[in-house]
Amino acid sequence: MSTEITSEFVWHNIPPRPRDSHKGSFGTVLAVAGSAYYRGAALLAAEGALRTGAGIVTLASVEPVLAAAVARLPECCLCPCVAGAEGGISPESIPQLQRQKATVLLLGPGLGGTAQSAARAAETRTLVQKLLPGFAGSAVLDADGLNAAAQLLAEGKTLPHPAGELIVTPHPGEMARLTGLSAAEINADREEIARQYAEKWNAVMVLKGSHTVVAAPDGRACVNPTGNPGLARGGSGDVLAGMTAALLACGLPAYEAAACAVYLHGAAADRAAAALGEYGMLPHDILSQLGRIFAENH
Ligand code: NPW
Ligand code: AMP
Ligand code: MG
Repeated sequence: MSTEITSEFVWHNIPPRPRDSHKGSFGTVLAVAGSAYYRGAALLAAEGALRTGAGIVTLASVEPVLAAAVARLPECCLCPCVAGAEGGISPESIPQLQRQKATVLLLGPGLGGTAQSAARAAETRTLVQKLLPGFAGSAVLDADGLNAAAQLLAEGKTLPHPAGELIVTPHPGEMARLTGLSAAEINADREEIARQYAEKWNAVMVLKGSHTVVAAPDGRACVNPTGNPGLARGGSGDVLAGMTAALLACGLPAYEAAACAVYLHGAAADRAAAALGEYGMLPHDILSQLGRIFAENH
């Protein structure tokens, strides 16, 4: 019998912000995201983090992404990176990224990979291999970061981990690349597969799709009741990755951060669908609705 994530669980784990808190109380998210191909993914992830309570969000990316970010998100701090293959982030930027003061690393949305070129995929893979193991806090690995991890696993290497907790957020296509199973096999037994790989990889697993499953390495698992097919469009997952990183930065443990982010993302999407329809809503409408949910509960 599956455990559903409830509103009570969410608001128990996301308390009101204490009167005497300051931006340092809610952590710093370093989002390493975006490329010339996927500028919007970085913006959606950064706004997801900003709108979910992180104290500081720093977006590390290439110049065209940062130019778009400063125009849309003046609250976002920027870390300019050296451009590499296909207008993505070059591994030359790694020392500079390692010097950033951050409590949470979000790695992957829009970085580019094999869909662009072998050179882009190799650079993204180097970012994953070098940034995750040296990071002192917790991390969220998403999108092209997961595709790079899939290459490492296929070669018999282990999944790189930060010093803190790791959350991985695959959709069934990414999970298929990570495991070698087909998306159909994964979708036929979602809860069991999420539990199994959370334990195997010592990571909190967010297996996305209708009724997203969140599983922890210690065997806990839950299923999300919120969300709708209006989320089935490019950009929805980038928003979720940013929201998840923000709740980690606010101090939630990884399993709770992932479950709360998934629930709120779906709940905001349900309001967007009520306002605009599943055909008409866009991923950034999730962010417009999210604030109303926070306002009603705190
Ligand atoms: P098929 O077609 O069924 O064989 P990819 P992506 C499968 C960035 N983005 N159940 C499915 O395979 C991301 O951040 C940027 C079963 C599908 O074709 C990444 O960095 C945007 N299968 C990069 O793009 C907006 C499923 O996987 C394939 C499935 C690539 O990410 C878009 C697609 O997945 C995007 O977020 C399911 N539920 N879901 C921007 N505006 O900047 C997916 N699949 O190849 O991993 O590509 O997810 O688009
Ligand atoms: P991504 O494929 O990375 O953009 O992530 C898609 C996001 O939308 C994830 O949070 C999925 O759980 C969610 N999603 C996609 N399709 C559906 C659906 N039919 N019902 C509910 N949520 C969905
Ligand atoms: Mg995605």
